[in-house]
Amino acid sequence: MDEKSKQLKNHTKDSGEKLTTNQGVGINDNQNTASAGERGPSLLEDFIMREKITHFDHERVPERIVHARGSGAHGYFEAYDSCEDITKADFLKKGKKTPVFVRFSTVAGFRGSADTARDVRGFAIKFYTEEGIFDMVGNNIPVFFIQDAIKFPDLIHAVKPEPHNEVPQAASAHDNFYDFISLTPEAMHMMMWVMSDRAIPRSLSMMEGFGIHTFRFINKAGESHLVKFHLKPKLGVHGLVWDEAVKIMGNDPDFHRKDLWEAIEDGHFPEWEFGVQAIKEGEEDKLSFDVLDATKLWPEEEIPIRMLGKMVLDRNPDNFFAETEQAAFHPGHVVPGIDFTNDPLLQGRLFSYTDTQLIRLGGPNFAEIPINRPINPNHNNQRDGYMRQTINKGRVNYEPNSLADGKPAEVPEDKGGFVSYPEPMSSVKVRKRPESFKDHYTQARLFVNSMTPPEKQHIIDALSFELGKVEHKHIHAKMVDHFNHIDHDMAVAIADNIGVTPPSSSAANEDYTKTSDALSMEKNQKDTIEARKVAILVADGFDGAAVESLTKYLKSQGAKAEIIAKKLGMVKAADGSTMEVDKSLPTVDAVLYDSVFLPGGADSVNTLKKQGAILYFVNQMYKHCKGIAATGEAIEILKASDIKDVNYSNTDLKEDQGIVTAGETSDKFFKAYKDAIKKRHWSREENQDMIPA
Ligand code: HDD
Repeated sequence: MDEKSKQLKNHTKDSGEKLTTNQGVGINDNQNTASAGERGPSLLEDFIMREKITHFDHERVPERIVHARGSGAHGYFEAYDSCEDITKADFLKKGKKTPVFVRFSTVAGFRGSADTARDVRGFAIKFYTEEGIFDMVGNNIPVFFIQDAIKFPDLIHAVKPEPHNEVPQAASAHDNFYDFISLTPEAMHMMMWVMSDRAIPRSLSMMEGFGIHTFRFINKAGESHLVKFHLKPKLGVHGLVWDEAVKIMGNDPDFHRKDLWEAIEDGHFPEWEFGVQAIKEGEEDKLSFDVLDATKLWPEEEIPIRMLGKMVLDRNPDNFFAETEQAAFHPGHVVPGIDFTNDPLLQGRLFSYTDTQLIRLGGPNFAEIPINRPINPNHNNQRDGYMRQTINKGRVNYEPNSLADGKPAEVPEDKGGFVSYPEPMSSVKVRKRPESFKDHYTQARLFVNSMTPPEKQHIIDALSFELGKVEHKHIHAKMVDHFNHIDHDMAVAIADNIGVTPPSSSAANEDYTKTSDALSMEKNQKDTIEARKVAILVADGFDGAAVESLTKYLKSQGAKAEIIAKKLGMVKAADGSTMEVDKSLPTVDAVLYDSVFLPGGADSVNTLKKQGAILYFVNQMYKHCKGIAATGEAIEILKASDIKDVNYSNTDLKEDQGIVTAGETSDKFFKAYKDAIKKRHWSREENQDMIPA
């Protein structure tokens, strides 16, 4: 057990044998309030009832003002090779293992909102290092909407539900947001990312993570490197289809939360590589953008990522509130070897996070909440305040002192005391954006240039949808004008969709044709189906051997198969054997699975091809461009669906648009099916309109 888990264990408690009050008095009757006679008034003296109701009345703390909806998990970070040339941070030394707690979140929705809303995802990591806590409080997108923290309250007011009627929930598709954005050109780069499929992730374990700001690494010699933090998921980066995301919101609003929980319970531990892009202090002058501007990324092709270690999430929390809800992150929690830059967005954040915990967690002692405690000893002269847990001994609570031999004493730099990087400063007091922050369109164009055609189309579709929800026409026109500064074709397509006169000529820098493959999800796919879920639709008389062999294959690949039939209980195979049904059809939906397998078996197929719910299931799989497989008679189900113009075979192995058919399962069939599951088949999007619903 790691140090953090051991420490947390001291605070965990099983439910126990005897029911008692908080004062430890045994409760004899937990059903009836004490009263003056059976039908008489309740007695104020009933301390058991009073204590219980009072505690209940105070169960809630304010939700986070942003990132209210989140899910957390424990794990560890393990450093690869030494990187002492760039940082003296102890936890990055070769082979070191550090406990972590990670919280993923959406930004705009309330605590009870649906997981699959279109939104940026928070990606906050608490590293419990031996030199204190380092928090990387990042997102799954490498840039931000604004350049200066003073704009943050406006941005968040604009995106959250509108104040007069508190709608819409967890959605940026409304007038206030686009009014603000249309008047905030610096947001355009981030807007391209938020309208891409990155903002509707398939899984929290299939997202990249970014520290966004430029931080500093400081080595033992005191030299500074400017760095950007990155996390790359082992499973690759995958998104949902918008229609699918919307349907998941109704079918399973806890989709991401459950997916993360189940992956960990099943032993498919989410994993990322953690690394930095690093440049020597001074080299930033050669770049075409300002490293202090959080709306800019560093193209990976120009400044490659140096991988420093891997992060694995392998333990679910014991209690959501105590751990995930009470976790308090702060980009200002850094350890020796890591320091800040003058990024004005970062500088504002350094104020905001402690401030918000004071109201959210009720006072200055939130660092004593078990999930927030460092694993190394911490001593100082901070005392008292609401809910103080530590019992500090002795009379001395000040420094310098002689009565306690001057302790706790300041720590010299070579013993791990934090020393700020002595960056030279000499300037006049101003309120002014630097000229170098003023190019808002070039990197937005770089992002769009780097997309594959389907990825670009999805951005066009998302913006057409979002603006389609916006009622004020002048906002439409203003947004189209911004798009025309990024990519003329995109602007024309969106204008056409939302009834705006398309711009006649491009306002974009057409000479800028640079691309960065690292920005595309499609260009960086991985050959894995680990943690994917496959639905197997059956009725009595199905081909049991096919189901058994496929289930075994999927398991060997780390994927999960679920048998779905009309009712729970046992379902009979054609050979007379039986199998247990995992889920009944009315309790599931195609959008909750990555793929569907239809086994043969004449009786089963005859039943299924007449069920609307089955045909709808298959249609949805097709519409959302997911892998589909059928063996033997089951191609009849495909024929009965609205899928047209696909090559099937009930004898030979055929693969067409991610639809794999064969007479029976075989190694070649499995391989073809794996290829079909691991990615989406965008060529089908041309035929999407013919699928009802
Ligand atoms: Fe923030 C929470 C990420 C800008 C103010 N932020 C919060 C969380 C994440 C981020 C992941 C949730 C942490 C958790 O799980 O508890 N925030 C970012 C990123 C930003 C950013 C990547 C830009 C690069 N944030 C930002 C600014 C401000 C804040 C500019 C204010 C000036 N953020 C907060 C906050 C929150 C927060 C109000 C709400 C709950 C909390 O801090 O603990 O202080």
